[in-house]
Amino acid sequence: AQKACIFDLDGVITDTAHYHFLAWRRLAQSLNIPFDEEDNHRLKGVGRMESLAYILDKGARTVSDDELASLAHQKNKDYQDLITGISPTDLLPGILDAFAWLKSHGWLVGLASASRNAPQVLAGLKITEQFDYVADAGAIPNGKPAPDIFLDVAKAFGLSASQCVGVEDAVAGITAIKSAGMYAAGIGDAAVLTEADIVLPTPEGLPEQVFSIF
Ligand code: B16
Ligand code: MG
Repeated sequence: AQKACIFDLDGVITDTAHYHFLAWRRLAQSLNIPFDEEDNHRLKGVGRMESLAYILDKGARTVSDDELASLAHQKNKDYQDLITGISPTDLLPGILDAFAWLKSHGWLVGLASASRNAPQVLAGLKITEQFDYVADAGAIPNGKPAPDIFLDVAKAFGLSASQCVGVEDAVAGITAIKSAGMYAAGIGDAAVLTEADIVLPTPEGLPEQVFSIF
């Protein structure tokens, strides 16, 4: 039967998390709200408006809807400036080998990133053409940990969840894959990604340890 691999972007294919961190910290500092790496870790895989809500909540701040929109816009402008220099050298180890294996074995390849900037990041990495389908984060009603974005990709492929492997680095992302009923490969620490079916420290080994046994 046809199979598909559905990738998360940030933390799996490349490390944009650091750029998100710099942009969020700058915004938080402008509001006099402390923001550190630990906060950033909690925002992995969490959408833009939800992340902003977390920061405002941390500072016990409430703002008008207009100000909310302008703060989100400011963060995104800073983030987009930071990612203009992204190039293929920013790919995480093993990712190109994973794409090559999937192509040669006839799998479909999808992207399930919460980032509305995903198309720009893929273009900078020069991997746009590796994907048969890229979910539009802005068109998905419920963000991770809801399964919606992974189910959207499976639907676009006309596949059932049991034919799909999801690859994620975030706890919220692994929960999304498991709620979708898919096999979940975690990238990171097994002690953190406890819901995953298998955890690898980096994408290296995906073909041998995940794809070929699925
Ligand atoms: P944007 P992923 C997520 O990407 C990031 O992990 C998260 O930190 C970010 O807030 C979110 O995308 C939204 O990004 O502001 O660019 O729309 O891990 O789902 O690929
Ligand atoms: Mg991620």
